[in-house]
Amino acid sequence: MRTQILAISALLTLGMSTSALADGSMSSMSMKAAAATPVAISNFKFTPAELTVAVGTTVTWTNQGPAPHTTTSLATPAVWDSGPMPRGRTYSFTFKSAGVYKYHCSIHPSMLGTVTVRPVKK
Ligand SMILES: [Cu+2]
Repeated sequence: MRTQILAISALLTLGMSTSALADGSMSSMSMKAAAATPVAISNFKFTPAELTVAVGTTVTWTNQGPAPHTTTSLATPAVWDSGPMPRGRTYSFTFKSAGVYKYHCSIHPSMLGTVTVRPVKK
């Protein structure tokens, strides 16, 4: 899993330098798309539970509560699965395709969230 995160970071870095070369400077749009968006896990809830981001955005979940939780895509096969995260643990996933991604906590399946990923406007 760590290798996968490193590979995603490397790809992101490559993508950013390519676009910076292509148009001479990084636009505010590409800065925004590359920014990480936080989701807190606390009180057996994802906050915000519904999130809309641009393609290329990294979402970082942080477990702020005492109980272990996961962030697990509800797609089959799962698009991402953090595995159990103890308090203080973070998990990041970069959304590369537009779509509506529903997820839950696999330990507490009533904890639900949605990430809507919209295409980046050109
Ligand atoms: Cu949970």
